[in-house]
Amino acid sequence: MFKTILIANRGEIACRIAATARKLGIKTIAVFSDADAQAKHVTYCDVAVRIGESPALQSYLKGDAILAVAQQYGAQAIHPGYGFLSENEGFALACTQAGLTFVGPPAAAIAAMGSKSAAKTLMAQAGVPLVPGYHGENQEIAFLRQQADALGYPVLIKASAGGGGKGMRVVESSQDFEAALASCQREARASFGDGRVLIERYLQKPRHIEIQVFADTHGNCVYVFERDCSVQRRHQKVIEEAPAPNMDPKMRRAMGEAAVAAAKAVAYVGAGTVEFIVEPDGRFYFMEMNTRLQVEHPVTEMITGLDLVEWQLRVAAGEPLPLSQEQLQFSGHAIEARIYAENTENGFLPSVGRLRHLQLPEHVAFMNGDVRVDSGVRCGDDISPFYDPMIAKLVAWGATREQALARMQQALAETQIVGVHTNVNFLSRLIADASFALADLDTGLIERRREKLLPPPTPSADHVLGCAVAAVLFEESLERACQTQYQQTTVDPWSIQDGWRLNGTYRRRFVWLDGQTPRQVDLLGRVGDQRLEIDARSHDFCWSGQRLTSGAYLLELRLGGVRRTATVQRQGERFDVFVEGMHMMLCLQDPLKQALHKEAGQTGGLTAPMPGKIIAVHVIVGQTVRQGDALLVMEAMKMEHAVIAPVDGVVKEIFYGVGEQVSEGVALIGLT
Ligand code: MV4
Repeated sequence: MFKTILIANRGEIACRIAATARKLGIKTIAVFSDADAQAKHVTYCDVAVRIGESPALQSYLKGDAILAVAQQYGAQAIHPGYGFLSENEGFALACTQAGLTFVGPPAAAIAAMGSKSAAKTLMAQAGVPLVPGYHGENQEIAFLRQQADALGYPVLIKASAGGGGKGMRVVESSQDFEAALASCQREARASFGDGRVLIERYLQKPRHIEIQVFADTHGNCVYVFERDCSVQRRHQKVIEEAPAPNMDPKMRRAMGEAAVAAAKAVAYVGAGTVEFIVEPDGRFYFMEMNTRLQVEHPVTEMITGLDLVEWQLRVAAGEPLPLSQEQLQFSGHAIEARIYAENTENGFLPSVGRLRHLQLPEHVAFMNGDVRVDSGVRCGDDISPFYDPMIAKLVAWGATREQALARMQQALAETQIVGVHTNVNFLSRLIADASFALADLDTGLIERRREKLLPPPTPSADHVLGCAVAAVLFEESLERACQTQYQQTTVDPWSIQDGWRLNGTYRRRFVWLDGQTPRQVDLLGRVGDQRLEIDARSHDFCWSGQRLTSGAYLLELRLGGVRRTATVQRQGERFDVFVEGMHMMLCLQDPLKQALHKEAGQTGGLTAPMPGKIIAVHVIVGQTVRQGDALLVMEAMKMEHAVIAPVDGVVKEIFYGVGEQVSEGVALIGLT
């Protein structure tokens, strides 16, 4: 086995690999960029070496620099994790040529699977089922149309060089074929510099089921069961689970054997994933093979009890697979939810910022073992614009799918993140969604359930407002305690601020901005006998608090006879309230500040939500726009984001043009 490995990655997967290395007594070398100088993976490894500036191209993608570090610090192997250099055949080859072991498949296997249409030809030869269609070299319009007519509509035209959903067109009838073909070829040429397409029968309600395979250098190859990753949003996986719901042993075996045939056809070694697209009747077809360990590998680990990174290292070191196909078993059900820093209310835009408060369910002792948390960040870290904005993966195991779901729900309820927008509320709704609970899974689930999963904001419940009021009162009590400690030996009756009034009821008004709506909350009475009045509803109110190390307040609240525990994190006017498993935000309105703001006059400046490149401008100076109109499109982190008019107005100025790089927060368009 290796003595030292270099981990050519960052974040949770770098930490994950380091954990297995430590278990096996292997020393680890981390590499890091400027943005990651203080990152968790850096402190997790034995040695950490800076490789460059924050952008991935200048750090985690610098294969030569990483190889040099590996040689200088005596690593025998390099684990690439996922993303970055993990599927780069040139890097795999360079490692081997430098006398280092690349923990992954041979460069030739990466290359064979990297070309999507060539891979399909190989798979057809190996007897792996493909979606009925044509993926040959003949690109004549009449010929392709004849192929489509023969398949029967709807058909799907895909860019041969494409992947990840780019360059696809659904065609409903023969009349529409030519126009769709022309448009698909144009996009394929523009995006991939290759206009070739393939034609397939279009599957209407597909599931994405993938098979984990493992091969060693002794000719053994096994399938380690399946994962269902159907719950996706714009080709980004959101929830993954194992085993796939409603998979019977016969189908599992058929898919497993097809996946092994796929791996053998390219002389595969190590961990790989064969993706299939599955029809409601159970027919399955090869889509592509990922020649790396996947983000969602923990669900396989949770149902099998295996450590897949350990298997990778053993195979890379030349050992045979630890178990044969007959010895492999699984039990129960595991579900993974990916927590992202993104704004679900604004087109799922990635959200950057500092994690001012971070509580992940790993701190909840009674759940240990059944809930796993993989995360590469700690409280105080930044979610930067440079890398994938994933904050953590929650993985819940249960004896049944229902139990795994219930535990996931609990784990999400115990997750508290302040500082960036997150998808935690969205995930909670998704896990609780009726069609998800019934395992009515296909790739259209999120879109179909959109209304339920992304409801318009509703007014906060009274107890949420109560939590925020309690946070203010608790904070004031802390300040008083502080003052008393420092200055007072005798009690000055004029400084007591407990709300006592001679012959009168104390009334104090709070105004909270709840989304767009100001909410009045009146506090009546005095300590020990208080009431809250909200929109003519009156509740008795009682609270106690304690301060957490993160600076957040842990509050016990009783409102109208119902007792609840809440966490509130305050920064300035902003109060983040976590109660009953949901995260809400309220802003304390300061009447004085409000007036000042109005006077200063709000100009309609539109700023870049994140650093990125302008790829389209839809308006011209002088144009009248309506609230909600898309004004321009930015590209950041491989995704496109429309910048939307927040109000009706006229475009006064456009500060950037197509192709320009902009930093976060800069003004893009002036509206009046
Ligand atoms: C399909 C399909 C339906 N019919 N092929 C999308 C990404 C690319 N790798 C393959 N994709 C699809 N191919 C046929 N013949 C539907 C999809 C598809 C999809 C596949 C897997 C997971 C999520 C998806 C989301 C939308 C579309």
